[in-house]
Amino acid sequence: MVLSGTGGGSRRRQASVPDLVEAARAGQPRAVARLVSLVEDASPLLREVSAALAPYTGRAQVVGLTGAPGVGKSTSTSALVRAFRDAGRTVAVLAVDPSSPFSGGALLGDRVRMSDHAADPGVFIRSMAARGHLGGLAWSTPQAIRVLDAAGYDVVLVETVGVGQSEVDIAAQADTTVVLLAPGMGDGIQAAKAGILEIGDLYVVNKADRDGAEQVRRDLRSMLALAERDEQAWRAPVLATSARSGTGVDEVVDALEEHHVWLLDTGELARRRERRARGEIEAIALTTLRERWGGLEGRAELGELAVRVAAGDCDPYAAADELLEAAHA
Ligand SMILES: Nc1nc2c(ncn2[C@@H]2O[C@H](COP(=O)(O)OP(=O)(O)O)[C@@H](O)[C@H]2O)c(=O)[nH]1
Ligand SMILES: [Mg+2]
Repeated sequence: MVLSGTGGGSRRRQASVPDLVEAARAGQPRAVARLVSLVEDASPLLREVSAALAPYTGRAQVVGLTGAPGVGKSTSTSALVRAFRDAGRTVAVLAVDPSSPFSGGALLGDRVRMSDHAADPGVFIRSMAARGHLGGLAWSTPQAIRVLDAAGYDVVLVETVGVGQSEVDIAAQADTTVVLLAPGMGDGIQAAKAGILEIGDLYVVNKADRDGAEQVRRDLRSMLALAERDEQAWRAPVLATSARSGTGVDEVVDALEEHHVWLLDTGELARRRERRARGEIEAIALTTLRERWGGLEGRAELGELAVRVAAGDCDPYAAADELLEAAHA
């Protein structure tokens, strides 16, 4: 395992992209970490990296784990990693932290927990933050998932703070979305009202060792029962775990497997992946446009157009078209 949260790869000497990709695919964690750093840094090499990775993508089971801070996402992630490893599957974990402009420090506690897996070459763990580049995490998270997928990990687990965290819409990026809740968080069912009822494929009430877990479970079940769904639709189970002791984690793994089979059987997996690809293309195209047309406000044409629009000689739509044409030229 490699804990490489701080990136900074761009300052190191650059190995060639084909070498890096080959090394990553051979299971060398340093190479995987370098590739994720390239994503994090929005390196100009990404175009080439992405092309080299493409033939190897689409194999990993991508699982998103989301929930309010403190519900036990990292503890659950660690427990899930153990369960997957016991089942002989390799796992990559991407801990996405939208709250921090730099990765590393904020996830120190997670690192300690994850050190359980430090000696295991079948586990790769990486934290990632937005570096403030255009597009942010919405752009970089799916690209990092691509790297881990192409590197050959059987399961890619993405931990991210939700919900209402619009920047990282994990439900749009994972095959299966697990929503975690916990009793005594005060916001368990509030969060449900904020939209989690639409995004969960699996609901897990963690900290089942605490009072109130069963109540959260009942409330959630009755809310889910009210939501309309057709006969063929997946019925999201509401499970209970105590991630710290590992109780219930095997049931989560079983449910993940069941959902994966359902995704395959119904064709929903392909649909979700196409939706994901759509989002990626859009994010990259928009980022490219912003970069290309960035600094529109500084263009000489804008001043001239503004004079004309203010004077009523030109309407603002026509002016915007002219500005874009000028910027594009
Ligand atoms: N009682 C209890 N505490 C837990 C359980 N799982 C996690 N915790 C604790 O809840 C706190 C937050 O856990 P963490 O995994 O960091 O939550 P995250 O912010 O969602 O990643 C930590 O102190 C954990 O030890 C559990 O099953 N039972
Ligand atoms: Mg965490």
